[in-house]
Parts: sequence; C-alpha cells; structure tokens
Amino acid sequence: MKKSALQKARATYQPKLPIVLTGAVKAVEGQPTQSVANQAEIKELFPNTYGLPELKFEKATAPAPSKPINVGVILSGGQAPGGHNVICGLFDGLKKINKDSRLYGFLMGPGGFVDHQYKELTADFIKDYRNTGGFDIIGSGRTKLETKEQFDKGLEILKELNISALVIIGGDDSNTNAAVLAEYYKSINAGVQVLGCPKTIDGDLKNDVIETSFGFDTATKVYSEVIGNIQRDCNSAKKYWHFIKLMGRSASHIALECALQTQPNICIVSEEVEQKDMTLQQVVDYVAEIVAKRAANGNNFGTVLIPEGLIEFIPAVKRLIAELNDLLAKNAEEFATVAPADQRAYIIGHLSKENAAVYESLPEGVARQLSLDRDPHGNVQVSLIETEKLLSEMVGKRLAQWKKEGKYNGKFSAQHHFFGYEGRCADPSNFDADYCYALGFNAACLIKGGFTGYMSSVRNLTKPSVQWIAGGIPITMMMNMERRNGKMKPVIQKALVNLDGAPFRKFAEQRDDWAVNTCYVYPGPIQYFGPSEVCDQPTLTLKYEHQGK
Ligand code: FBP
Repeated sequence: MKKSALQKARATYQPKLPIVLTGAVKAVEGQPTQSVANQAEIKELFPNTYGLPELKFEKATAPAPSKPINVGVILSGGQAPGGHNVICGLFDGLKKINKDSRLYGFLMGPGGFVDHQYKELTADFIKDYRNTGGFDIIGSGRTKLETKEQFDKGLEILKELNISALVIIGGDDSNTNAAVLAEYYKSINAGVQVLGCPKTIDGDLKNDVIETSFGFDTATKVYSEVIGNIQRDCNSAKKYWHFIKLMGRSASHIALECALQTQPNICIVSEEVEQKDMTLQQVVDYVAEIVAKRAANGNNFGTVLIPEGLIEFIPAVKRLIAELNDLLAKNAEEFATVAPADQRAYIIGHLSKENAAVYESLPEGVARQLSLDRDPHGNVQVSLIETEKLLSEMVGKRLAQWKKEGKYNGKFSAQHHFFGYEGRCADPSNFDADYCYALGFNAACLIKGGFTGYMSSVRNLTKPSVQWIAGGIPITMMMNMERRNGKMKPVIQKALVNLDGAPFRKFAEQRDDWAVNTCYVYPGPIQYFGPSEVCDQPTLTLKYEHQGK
C-alpha cells in the first residue's frame, strides 16, 4: 500500500489513554439505572439487562493473570473518523489482558456477522490502520440486527470461533440492536457479552452520560475548513450566495457546530424551525430577508448553512412523513406493484386530506424522495434530498417578486454544496484519535469485567485526555419507545439540538450580527502536529456544553 507523507508520520502517533486505563482497574458500581422514558415497557422488554448500575473504572492492584479472551467486532452504519482506532484500542486492551487473546472483525457490518464473513485482526494487519480514517479495515454496513434467526445464526459463528464477547461500533440504531442482542444472549445463557461504542458524525448519540459520539469532532472540523474556504472565496469575489447543506440526519448538531466555528451569514437549525412551527415558505422568507438586507448594503453575497434533515422538521412535512411511514409499511406489498409513474397518484389517494395537500404542494422531486425506500432502520434518506437547491430556488423566486414590488434591488446568484461524505473518513483529529482508542481499550476492560448490555463510556472530554474518566453505561438507560415502521419499538433516544443549551444560545446571541455584517472565521485544516491550542481543541459544542453545566 503506497502511503502519503502524512500517513507515514501519523502512523507513529501514540494515542493518549486516560491515566486510569494505563494500569490495572476495578469497576465501581453506581446506583441502579432507569430508562429515560417508558420505564415499565422497557423493563418488560429487557428483563435481564434493565436497571444495571453505571460503572466507573478506578485504579486497582495488579490482578492475577487472566485467561485469553476471543472477541468479535462489528463496524455498523455510516463511516466516522476514528473507527480504526477503536479497533486498535480494543486489540491492545485485549492483548494486555492476555497476549493470546484474539480479535475477529466481521466484514461489511452486521451482515458479516449473520453470514459468517470474518477476518482475524492480527498485530501485523492492524498496524497500517492506526490513526487512519475510514472503516475499510473490515468494512461497514447497515443490515439491521433484529430477528431471533439472525441472533442464532450469529451465535453459531461466535461458538465456532470461541468468541465470548461482541463489540458493536455504531450509532443509536446499532447500539439499540446491541442492547437487544445482549438481552437475548443473556436470556438463553449463551455466554456471550455484547457491548456498544458510540459512533456517528451526526453527534446525536449523546446524553447526560455519553458526552459525544466519536467522529463528530473530525467531521465538523473538515466541513468548517471547507466552509471557511468558501467564505473567503465569497468575500473575495462578492458575487455569490453559497447554499451549503450539511450531513447530520435529523439533528442539526453538525450545522450548528460549523456555524459556531465559521460564523456564516445564515444557519438554519431544524429544531428551531419545528419549535416555531414554521412553514417552508417562512424559512424561505427568513433567508430572503437577510439576502435583501445585505443587498441594501451593497453585499450581494453570503453563506447559508442548511442541516440535511430540515425538511423533516417542518411540522406539516413531519406529519406527512409520519403518515407516509405507516402507509408504506402497511401497504408495502401493494405499493411495490405500482408503476413508478402512478406512485404519486397512489400516495395522494391513500393519504389523509391534510397530508395529501402538503404532499402535492412540495416540488415533485422532494415529494418522490419522501416516499422512496427507508433505510433498514426506517429513516427517510435525507442525504438524498436536495434541500440546498430547493431553498435557493424558492429564495430566488421570492426575491424576484420583491424586485417587481420595488422592495429589493440586488443581484442574486447561487452556488450549491453538500458536505457529508467528504468528512466521514478523514484521518481522526487528535481528539478523535485519543477518544476512539480510549473507547476501544475501555471496551476491553468492560469485557474483562464480564459486563454485558453496556456502552463504552469515556467522559470529562474537555480536559486533557489523561484526565478522562472511563467506565460503562447500561444501554437500556438511554432508551424510550418510538414508532418505527408502523410499530412501537424500544430505541435509544436521539439527542436533537437543545434550544435552551449553551451551544444554541451562543449562536442565537450572535446570528443577527453575522447576518448583516461579514464576520467570517476561517478555521483552516485540522492540525495533527504543533501547539496544543491548535491541535487538541475539542468542538465548540462540547466546550460550551461543559461551560453551561
Ligand atoms: P450513522 O447514523 O450511521 O452514523 O449515519 C451517518 C450519516 O453520515 C448521516 O449523516 C447520513 O444521513 C447518512 O449517514 C447517509 O447514509 P449513507 O452512508 O447510507 O449514504
């Protein structure tokens, strides 16, 4: 494999472990826990893994030598920078327990587990993946682990390889599956522990006990670098409005973090749009008014950040999606037989009057997108909806109308961008390299302690990594009941942007200034080597959340 100069230099980086994990540890148990909501239902569904205590690792005296442990690992869902380091940390942790421990990677996500596709991960093999981005070490996939048949099929290969613990590195849906699998294996005394690791660039797998998911730090730094570059271009030529859609699924954490880092003229936050019960036209008017104000000052240029989930949060569209989800789940067989040209009419004919009207009012392409296949977890594939073009088109129309009415006299020319895949496989920042390595190493400690149904947890993340706190959080603690594919299911509660939280408040205090004046910040590329204030800064979201505590 030919390596770039940076790859070669980066391979020698030794992630910094929390000091507590550098020696022998003991797990200190906290109080029994409860799920965030629907306690009775979740307790009934997880009789063997509900109510477990939180765990915190503390230093212990050196233990007697342990037996080797065989462990399986799965990368699940979208790529996020640092996944390779989770695997390296897990590997090193297992080897520290006993040098004869073995680690097996299931290939291409949960599908590899069910289909018995795996690879043994040896020291020689993983060395090329240390501190690198991507999930290519074993590949990833979105197969949903949910049926007893899948669990039993997976158990066959675990038994064959003498694997006694499985680590699932994934987002909220994949960790939900980890909890269900842990419960099932415990209920049948399978002798297999199941643990999760919080992954996703979206930043929506967090709560009081999980401070952030890995990958959010690096991905937002990459997007902010490019947004900064665009802003400098924009401020140089002074002739374009750039509409920039950012990944992040439903939550607007990525857009908000990038706004805090780059100070664009406009950043839409979906959660606020929902709270204010805004229509699509009101969102358009909000943008058009700022374009007009800037034009009045002679500034016919600017930047607009748009979270990819925006469309789902417009309350009328949200109601439409909820009905569409049920309709498409219930009538799946019949709908599959409808010719593409007739699908629009079929949907309109089967929706309630109110939702049919909303469906008809949307541009055809967007409406079609909302009725296409969900991902295996039942999510609308928002990354495929071209919200940035939809918005700029509607803003252009509004401005043209205002021009006729004599209310606006500027020039409006738009450029469109979508940043998502560009950041998901970047080499992890120092923060993500350390955090991921610690999450993996910590998972090995949880395995050694015999725990199951836990998520690996590393906290105190705004402090230097040596001061981080390591432990485990029962996954059931993060769960509530939600409607998925037409049925109520136990799932980890997604963290959306909290409008009372410090990151949003910081943004809201400054946005009027950023809108009219040009206050761009240019963060530049991620730095891996150099002074700590340049290389080791966590996200502003994390920083403000900690300050707000
Ligand atoms: P995860 O929840 O799996 O981490 O998804 C991250 C993400 O990048 C979302 O931001 C985006 O909507 C989605 O994946 C895109 O999915 P795909 O990789 O299948 O195109």
